[in-house]
Amino acid sequence: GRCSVSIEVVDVNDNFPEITISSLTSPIPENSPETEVALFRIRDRDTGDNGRMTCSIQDDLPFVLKPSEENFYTLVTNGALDRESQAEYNITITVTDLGTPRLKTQHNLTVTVSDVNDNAPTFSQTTYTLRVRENNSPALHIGSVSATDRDSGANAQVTYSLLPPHDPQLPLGSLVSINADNGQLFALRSLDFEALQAFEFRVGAADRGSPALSSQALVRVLVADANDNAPFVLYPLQNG
Ligand SMILES: [Ca+2]
Ligand SMILES: [Ca+2]
Ligand SMILES: [Ca+2]
Ligand SMILES: [Ca+2]
Repeated sequence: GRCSVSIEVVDVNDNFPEITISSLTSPIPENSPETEVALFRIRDRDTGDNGRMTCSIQDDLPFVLKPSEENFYTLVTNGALDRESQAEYNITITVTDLGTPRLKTQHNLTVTVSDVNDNAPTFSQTTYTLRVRENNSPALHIGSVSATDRDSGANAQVTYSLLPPHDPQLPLGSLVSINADNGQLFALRSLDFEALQAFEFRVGAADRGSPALSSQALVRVLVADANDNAPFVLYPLQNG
């Protein structure tokens, strides 16, 4: 006799979901509107619920997943990123199938944010008041100004300069000089309290970004009196 046996193979959930990254863009520049960071495909070799998948990333990140074609997703930024707040993100893509038990596959991506020159140097004070005793030696270091820049690289490299004085009569260039690299100020010549008791000028700090950003601060120099004039004595008139 002859009999036929039909065998039905029942799927068991023995395949983990797979993730294939087809493109990744990193770094991405800060301040850009919604930007595509990665494109990937997910796949599960099982059938039915064992092969059906859900896909997610952490929800505290400024990134979202967008399904494109079937089983393809793009990872995009959820608006502009600020490098000065966070320069690197670790994103975990999690794909879970709906089988019993559920099988899960994860893939980690690191996305860095590149710098744009969006911060001007900031002076530590808006006004610096420096006191110098008159009759100082020429080239005396009379004080320093300092500015910092939150950007990175050349966008954060600060150069100092003297700005043209508001008072055109003030011979600023012969009174003081500034070290462009570190903001140190020097009196170029001996100051005389009797001739000049105070003067002020503005200093600039510019970064090396393109375009460069800059800011300014006011420097007030007070010349202190030294007792360098002999008392002028009026003798009482002698009558007689
Ligand atoms: Ca599976
Ligand atoms: Ca920024
Ligand atoms: Ca920046
Ligand atoms: Ca800058």
